[in-house]
Amino acid sequence: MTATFVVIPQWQGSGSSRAMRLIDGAEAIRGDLPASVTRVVEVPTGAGESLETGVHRFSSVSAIAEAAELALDDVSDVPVVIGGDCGVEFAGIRRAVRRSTGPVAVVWFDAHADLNTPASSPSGAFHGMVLRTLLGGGPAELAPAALLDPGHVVLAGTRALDDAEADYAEAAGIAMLSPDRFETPDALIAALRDTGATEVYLHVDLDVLDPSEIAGVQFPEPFGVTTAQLTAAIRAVREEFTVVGAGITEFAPATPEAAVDDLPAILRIVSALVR
Ligand SMILES: [Mn+2]
Repeated sequence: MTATFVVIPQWQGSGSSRAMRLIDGAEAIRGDLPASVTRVVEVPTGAGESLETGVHRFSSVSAIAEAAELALDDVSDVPVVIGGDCGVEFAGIRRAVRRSTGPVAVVWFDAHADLNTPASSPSGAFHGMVLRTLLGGGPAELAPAALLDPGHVVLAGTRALDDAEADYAEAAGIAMLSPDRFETPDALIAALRDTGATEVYLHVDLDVLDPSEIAGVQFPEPFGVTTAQLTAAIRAVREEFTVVGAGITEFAPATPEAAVDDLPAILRIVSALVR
């Protein structure tokens, strides 16, 4: 497929005390992408204010989502969003759901479910609420006009849920595949067939990978998938479904040297998405 990369170095949605490393991560990935098909969304330098939404730095997160939407409107092929924190997926998925004529399934490759509400979130960080916001439980100010259906979501490689997130996922009937279900892509393909969707958005938070595969993530969780399992799953999805968008998020290398160590795995994921 032909793709356009939209780099969004947002850090304001992260709950990490070193969130600004996400700027370095976005820049490191951008440096390896073809400039002719890469756009960069400018991110405010300030942290921003919560404006009583229950979302930390809400004003920045919201302004970046609007800027991202404008940048995505200029993309005529398939957008691949490069974070930044997971919150950057909000604009891309909201747009994919709104523009599609049929149901869009979302595969959420992430150690975390990102299903908190402003009331349930332990941190107030938007990156832990982004999927819930798309489903209609986020801050009212960001409520999408077209909601994502919980029956169209597959949590993939997810293994660290807060109690409130696990309760919601179960009540809403959201499909969840733990990392041990990725020996082959078969379980994921079956779960996607069950959604009835033919179009798919692929979200990748790099912390879906096992910590032995990548160092530069700020919320690592043990017992993740391998890079080979992730890329095989992505390629299998592309064989059967139409990918309408994708994102790679949460790269936050500690140093430029550490970034170099992680980039081969990240570029394998980029290749699986677009080549
Ligand atoms: Mn995560």
